[in-house]
Amino acid sequence: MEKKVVYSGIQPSGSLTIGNYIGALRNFKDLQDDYLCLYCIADLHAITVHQEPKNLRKNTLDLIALYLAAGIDPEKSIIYIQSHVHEHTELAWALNTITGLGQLQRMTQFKSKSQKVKEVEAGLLNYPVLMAADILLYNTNFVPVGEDQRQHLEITRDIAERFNSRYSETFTIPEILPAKVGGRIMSLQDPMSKMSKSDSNKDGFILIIEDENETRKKLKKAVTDSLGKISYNDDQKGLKNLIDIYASFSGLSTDEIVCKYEGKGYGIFKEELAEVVTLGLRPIREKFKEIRDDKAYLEKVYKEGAEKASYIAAKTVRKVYKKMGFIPR
Ligand code: ATP
Ligand code: LTN
Repeated sequence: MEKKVVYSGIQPSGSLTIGNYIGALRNFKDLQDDYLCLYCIADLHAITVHQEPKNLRKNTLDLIALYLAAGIDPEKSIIYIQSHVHEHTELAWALNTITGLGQLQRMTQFKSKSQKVKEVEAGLLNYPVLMAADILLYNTNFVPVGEDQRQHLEITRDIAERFNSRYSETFTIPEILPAKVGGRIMSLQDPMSKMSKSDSNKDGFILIIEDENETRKKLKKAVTDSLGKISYNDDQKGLKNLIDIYASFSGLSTDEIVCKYEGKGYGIFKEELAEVVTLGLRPIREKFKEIRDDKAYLEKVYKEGAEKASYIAAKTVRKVYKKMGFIPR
């Protein structure tokens, strides 16, 4: 039987946080033996928020190196840069013609991101349509992403169903594959908001690639509460988030962690948390350093990836164009 397809993407819109790592990236490698996996660098998505071209170039190469450092094997999985496969924008255009404006305006990410800019541009509104195109191009069955992407998955399914019912069965309907723990890691400084690489408060996030001392400092400064008791509940959101981070790096359950630190103070808990996190990140940090400057290798990976992805994507676009009534060349 043919392998089922897993598809995911990450935007090169900055340096990745441990939120990206726990919610998405670190789950990618475990899927590659059982599925045909495609992992894209979503540069077309990144430009829906202004990117300095110089930074975008650097972040794109960093992200390829990070995919490799996180154990994605280009012999097993397809790693590629989204803008290298023109079918993404072609399919996105076609899907735009069957997507409701109201539905796009109701997306929570659109609402929150559009509040942060002076002028709202069309790319930000159409972002989920491009994401639907990414996923639907490859007959994807499963999409490993963090909880914040659930709504984007729902609209992707709606778009696919609408196309299938209007033009006959074409797209596979994809499902979200949520992280087992840590699907939504919160800011270390504001536990009510998601940890985000575009946060202006740098103490709110831990980067996958940063100095170990930085990581320790930020965890020490992380916001908790004045109750002084280790427990896992919604009244202690800051602490709860730290326990989630601990759980995802240690493999212990949240209950086991609460037990382990019963009667102990936040200071000791944070110190040991820093140990667990830095130890957990050390291999990927070391591997990243090893490969980031090997430009020739990175280029080989993304070129071969684009070739393999294009082959599948072109077939889908041909099929879609035919169903919509376009005359083939
Ligand atoms: P930005 O913060 O710049 O808007 P982002 O980090 O939310 O971007 P991506 O880089 O594209 O967006 O996210 C890549 C993956 O990381 C997605 O699967 C997303 O769900 C996941 N992710 C992002 N932030 C978190 C978080 N705080 N907790 C868990 N998963 C997250
Ligand atoms: N929107 C996603 C990134 C992304 C993606 C995708 C994820 C772009 N295309 C396709 C899964 C499948 C985000 O995490 N911000």
